[in-house]
Amino acid sequence: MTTTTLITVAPTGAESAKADVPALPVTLDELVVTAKECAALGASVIHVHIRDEAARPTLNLGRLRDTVTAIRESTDLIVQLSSGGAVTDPEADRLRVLEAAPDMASCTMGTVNFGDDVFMNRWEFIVDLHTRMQERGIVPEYEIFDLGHLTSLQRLLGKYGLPAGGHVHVDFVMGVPGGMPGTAAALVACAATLADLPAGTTFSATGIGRTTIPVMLASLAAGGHLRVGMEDTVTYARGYPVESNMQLVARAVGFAQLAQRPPATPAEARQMLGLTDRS
Ligand code: KMH
Ligand code: ZN
Repeated sequence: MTTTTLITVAPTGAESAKADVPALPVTLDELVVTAKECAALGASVIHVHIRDEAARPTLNLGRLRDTVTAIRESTDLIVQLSSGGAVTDPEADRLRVLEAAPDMASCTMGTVNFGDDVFMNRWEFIVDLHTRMQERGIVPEYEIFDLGHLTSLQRLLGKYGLPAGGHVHVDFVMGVPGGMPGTAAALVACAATLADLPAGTTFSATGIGRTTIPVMLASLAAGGHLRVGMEDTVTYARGYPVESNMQLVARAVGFAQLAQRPPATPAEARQMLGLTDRS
C-alpha cells in the first residue's frame, strides 16, 4: 500500500510564452526561487524545461548544466530534465540533454498529436534515449500520453532491459489535445495496464488545463502520485490565472493530505524511484 505521495513540480514547460503568462519562471534565478518554494511545500521532484535570454525554450547544454548545478546547490529536489523539449527540437539536441547529468530525464514512449503540432518520438529514438540513460545511470520517467505508449514501454523493457536503478516509474500526461483524455476512466485504464509491466511499477499523473483536478483525484484514489505545475496548468480556477507554482503544489499537497498520503520527502522519493543518495 502506498503511504506517501510523490509530488513532482513541472514549473515552466516549453509551450507558454512569458508575455502571456508573466508568473512563469524562465530565468535561472526565477527557477531556483520556484524550486526552493515548491520543495519547502512538499515537492520532491522537479521536471525542468529551460529558456534562453529571450525566454524562448532552449536545450542549450551549458544552460542545462548550470541549471542542474544551481537546483542541486539550493535544494534536495530530484532533478529531472526534460528530453522532450519543444516540439521543434531535433533529436540530437534532445539526446544531448543527458550530458548535463541530471538524476532523471523524461522519456516519452511514442509520437502523439500535440494540439496543432506533432510531438515526434520514433521507436529508434526512444531506444537510443533508454539505452543511453542506462549507460549513464540516469533514471527515466516514462511519459505516457496514450494507452498504447504503455505497450511500447513493455516492448522496450522486454528487448532492452530495466532502467538504471531497476525501478520503473511512469507519468500519465493526460488531456493533451491529441492524446488520451484527462478522465478518471482513462486513468483507471492506464493503471490497470501497469499489470503488464514489472511488479512494483509506480505512476504519477498530470492533467493538462482543466483536467488537472479530476486527474489528481483519480490518481490519488488509484494509488498514484502527482505532477503539477505551470507547464501543464496556467489557470487555477475559471477566471483565475495561476499566480505561482507554489499555488499548484500547495493544492496538490492538500489533496494528498486529505487522502492520508502525505508528500514523500526527497529521500523517500529517491528510495521509491531507485535513485542513489546524492550525499
Ligand atoms: N513540451 C512537450 C513537447 C517532456 O518534457 O518530456 C514535451 C514534453 C514532454 O513536455
Ligand atoms: Zn515537459
